[in-house]
Amino acid sequence: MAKEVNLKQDGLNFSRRLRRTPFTSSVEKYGVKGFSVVNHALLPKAFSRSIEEDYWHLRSAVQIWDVGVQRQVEIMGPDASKFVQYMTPRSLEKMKVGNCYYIPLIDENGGMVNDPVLLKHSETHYWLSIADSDVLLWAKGLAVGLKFNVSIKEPDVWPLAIQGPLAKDLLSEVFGDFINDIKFFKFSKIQFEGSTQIIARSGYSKQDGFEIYLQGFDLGERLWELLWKKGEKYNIAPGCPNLIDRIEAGLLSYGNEITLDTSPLEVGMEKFCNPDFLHDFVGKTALRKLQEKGVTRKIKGIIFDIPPCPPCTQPWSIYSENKIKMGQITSAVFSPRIKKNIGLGLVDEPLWKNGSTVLIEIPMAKSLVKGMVSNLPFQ
Ligand code: THG
Repeated sequence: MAKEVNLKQDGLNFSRRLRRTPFTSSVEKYGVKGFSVVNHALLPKAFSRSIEEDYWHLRSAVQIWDVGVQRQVEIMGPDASKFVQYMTPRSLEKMKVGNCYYIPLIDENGGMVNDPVLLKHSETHYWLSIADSDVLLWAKGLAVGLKFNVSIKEPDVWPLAIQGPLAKDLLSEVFGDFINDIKFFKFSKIQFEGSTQIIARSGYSKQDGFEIYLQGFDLGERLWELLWKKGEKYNIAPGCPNLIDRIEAGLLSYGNEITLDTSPLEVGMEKFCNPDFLHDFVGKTALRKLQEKGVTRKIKGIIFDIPPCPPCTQPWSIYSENKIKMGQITSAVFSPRIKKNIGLGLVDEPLWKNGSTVLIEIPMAKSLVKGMVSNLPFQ
C-alpha cells in the first residue's frame, strides 16, 4: 500500500505566492494566532491576547508590528520627481528630502488606485509605501507607456512598526536621543549592525510611533530580537494594526473603505486635491469633473449600540429611516472605550450629516439595527 502523505487541504494553503516577511519567523516564535494577506504577503492578525487587551496595551506601552506587507515601490532615475508627481493629484512642489507624504493615486476615471505613503530620498529617488493593490505593475505600465526615464522595482525593504506612547523611549535608548526629535511624517537614519536604515515617525495607529524600513531581509530576526530585548522593561508586546484603534482614528483601509470605485474626494483625501492644480497627472480631467459635480457620498463613522457586533466581512447596507438604501459599512468593531460598536463606510447625502439616524443590515441580527452617523475620528 502506498505510504500516506500528509497533504492537508484545509485552511489557507501556503506557497511561495503567500510571501513571508523578514519578521514572519519572529511573529511565529512570539505566538501569532492568524494572518491576513496584503500585497500577496502575510500580515499578522492576532496574538495570544484579545483585540481589546491589545488595544489598551497599545495606548499605554509599546508594540512591535510586522508590517512588511507595506511593500515599497521604488522609483529611481532622471524623471523620478516628474513621474511621481504625474501619479498623484497632491502637489509635491514643497516636498523635501526626508518628508513622508500620504498621497492618493488615481486612475483615468478618478478612482483610487492606492493610498500610499511617499518617501523622498532625493530628486531622483522615491519610495511608495503601498496599501493593498498592485502599484508596481500600474507604475511600470505608466512609465513604459508614457516613456518616463525611470526604473521601477520592489526593493528589499520591509517596514517594522514600533507603535505606542513608549516607542520613543525604547527607540531613543537603542538608537540615540535624536529619535525624540523626528517629527510626525519625517524620516531620519539609524545605524544597525553596520548598516544604515531609514526610520520614520509614522504608522497605522494614532498612538505615536515609528516605522523602520529595514533594508536587508536577512537582518529581520536580529532587529526584532534587539527591540524585543530592550523593550522588555517598557512592557513591549507583539502586535498588529489594531482594528479598534484604526476605526476610532478613522484610518481607512484600501480594499475595504477605499476601492477603485471611490474617488479621493469621497474618502477624506479632498485636502490633497486642490482644484488649482498647476501640474498634470493621471485622471486630472476626470477629477476636475467630479469636483465640479460635487460628491454625493462620503466616508463617515457610524455608532450603533447593540452587543459587540460580528466582524464585517462583507459590506453591511445602510438605510434611511424610510428604508431607502443610502450607503454601506465596510469595517466595524466594538469599542471598549466608547462602549458602543463603531463602523466606517460610505454614506449618501444628506444622511451623511453628523447625528443622522441610519438603519443597518447586520447578518444574524433579527431586524435592522439603529445607528447614528458620526464625524471622524470618533471622540
Ligand atoms: N505606513 C506605511 N505605509 C503604509 C501605511 C502605513 N502603506 C499602506 C497604508 N498604511 C496606507 N494608508 C495610510 C493611511 C493613513 C495614514 C498612513 C497610511 C496616516 N494618516 C495620517 C492621518 O490620517 O492623520 C496622516 C495623513 C497626513 O499626512 O495628513 O498616517 O501606515 N509606511
